[in-house]
Amino acid sequence: MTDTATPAQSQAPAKKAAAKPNPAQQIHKLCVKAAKAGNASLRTVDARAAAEVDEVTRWQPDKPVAVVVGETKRGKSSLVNALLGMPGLSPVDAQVATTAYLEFAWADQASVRAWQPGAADPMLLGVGDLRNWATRLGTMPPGMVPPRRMLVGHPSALLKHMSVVDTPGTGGLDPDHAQIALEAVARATCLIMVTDASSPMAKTELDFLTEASKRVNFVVFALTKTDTYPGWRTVMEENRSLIEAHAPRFRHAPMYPVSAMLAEHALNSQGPTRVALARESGIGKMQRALVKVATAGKALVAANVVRAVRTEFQRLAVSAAEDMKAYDPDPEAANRLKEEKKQALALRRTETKKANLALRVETQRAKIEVQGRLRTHLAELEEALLDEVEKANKAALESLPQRVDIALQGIAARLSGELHQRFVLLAERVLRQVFNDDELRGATNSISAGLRTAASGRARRDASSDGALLMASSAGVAMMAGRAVTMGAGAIGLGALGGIGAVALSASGIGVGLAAAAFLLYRRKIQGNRQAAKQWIQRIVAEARANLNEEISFRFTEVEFVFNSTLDDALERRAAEFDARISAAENAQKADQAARAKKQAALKQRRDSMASKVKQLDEVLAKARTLVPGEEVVDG
Ligand SMILES: Nc1nc2c(ncn2[C@@H]2O[C@H](COP(=O)(O)OP(=O)(O)O)[C@@H](O)[C@H]2O)c(=O)[nH]1
Ligand SMILES: [Mg+2]
Repeated sequence: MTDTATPAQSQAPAKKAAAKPNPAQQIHKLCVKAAKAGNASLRTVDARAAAEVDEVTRWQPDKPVAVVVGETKRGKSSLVNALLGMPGLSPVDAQVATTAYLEFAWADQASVRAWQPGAADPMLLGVGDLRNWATRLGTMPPGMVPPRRMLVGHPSALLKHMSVVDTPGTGGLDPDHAQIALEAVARATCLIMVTDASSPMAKTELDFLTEASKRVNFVVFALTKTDTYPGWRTVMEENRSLIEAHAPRFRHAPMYPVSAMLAEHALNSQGPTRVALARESGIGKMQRALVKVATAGKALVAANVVRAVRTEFQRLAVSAAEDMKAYDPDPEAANRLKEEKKQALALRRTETKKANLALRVETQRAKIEVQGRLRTHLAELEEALLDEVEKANKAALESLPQRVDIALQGIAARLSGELHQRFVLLAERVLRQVFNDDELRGATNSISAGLRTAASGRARRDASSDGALLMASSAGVAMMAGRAVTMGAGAIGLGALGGIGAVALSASGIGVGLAAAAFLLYRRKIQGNRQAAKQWIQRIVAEARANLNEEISFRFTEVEFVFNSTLDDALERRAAEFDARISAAENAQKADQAARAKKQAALKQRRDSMASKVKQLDEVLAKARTLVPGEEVVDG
């Protein structure tokens, strides 16, 4: 492996990765194999459990996601283009604010899909439309609102290993943008933090990193524009000490000095010049590092499935051991079991009742609090916007809708974050009363499934038809929706809380944005009239309040319902297990000694075989754990 590869050799990363397998790649293979074999064997003993594991597998993203973050003009988009070997693909140096996340994913032909707020299906666009749609509202076709998320398919080699997300930015990591970026980060396998060589990291950048460090496993730093700043080495040293002081979790994270400009020059040169420029650009080195991270990310995803299978086998082993007792040569066994059942179920019932009650109280309280936070956010926003209108010049007044749209997105991201925290807390407090660790992991699978069904089955108002100014929606707008959704929680899923985190994520994504009608109304009616602009803002904010309040209510109702039925199911399942055991004990009493012994031997064999599966899978998981540096420091 050398550093001389040109970024233009688009097959380079793939070939290199294949030539020298790294540990993550081996662990990934191991996990995939173990999960597959494990679940196949699980299916022969418990089809229902195997189906739940299938569900977990289905919801894992197929590729790791790298999210590129950093303040505006630092060279994020240029870096993405250089990494993909496609100068000009992600619009560089856009003068106008963008609200779109550009997600680059592998496709054998270049294509662009755009998701508008509220629309479930994407619009198909050409690569040439990217600049218009992602950067400048004015040149979009009439009646269209800025898309939140655009998926760019491209046959770049790096994309075979990971998807890359270029994030928008105006005026630095201001609170709204930082919030939106953080939401994306929560769902990223890996963060590419971009700063440039002009100066050491700024406070806003460090603050962002501190916050991000709570949510993400891997961070890779890129120091851009090394071609222009000869002092970049000093800046890099300085950054190192800043990271050490402010985000020590990333002290060992790799830092790549790069120049997208030199990479582009390399593409346009030949022979030794090309090789020298490519090496100088540092892009090839970074590409290879990302491929490694991607492989590790894939391994972690696969390890989550192994964990799910392991949980099921553990449950089956315990249950077989319990069943064996029923075949003890003890005439009193059945009666004792009956007594045990009575007590256990009575306890369960009390616990469940308490949990149900707690759920009621906690959801109400959390709902009121979240709605209160929403009121505050919106009141602050309204005040700030009205103030802005007062002071705005003509140009600022003209771009007001975009500003409002981004602010709304920021609020939605903030709300999603708050809901997520609430749901994690709720699950912790309520479900912990009734479930132990293993049961909880099992229960989270069915809870996630329930929440997804509830969310997708919900009839939504058609905002475009009734002239509403806003569009609110869940998954359609949540920017990293779909395949990336479970990644953040999933990647940390080796810890006990992964399940709950994933559940909360699937219930918490809220999106809101201006509808086409709002833009139209603004363009037709406002025309520099401050008073009219203020009224427009008040209408938007009022509608946002109504809309989001309703959405929050719905989410809490949904969560309460699903939690409740999970608690009830658990009680029923427990009762059924006892009944089976009691009737086995009664049968055992009737059967003769020999038959009893035979039955017991069979059960012992079953228990041992389940336990040995658990042991095998534990070995795989132990290997997977070595891939997460400093996992123990992940908080939250
Ligand atoms: N000299 C030099 N300029 C760069 C480099 N990368 C980006 N730029 C310039 O920096 C400006 C901002 O780049 P852009 O990629 O749009 O930054 P973003 O806002 O972070 O996405 C543009 O004018 C780029 O041409 C680089 O490696 N070297
Ligand atoms: Mg950019």
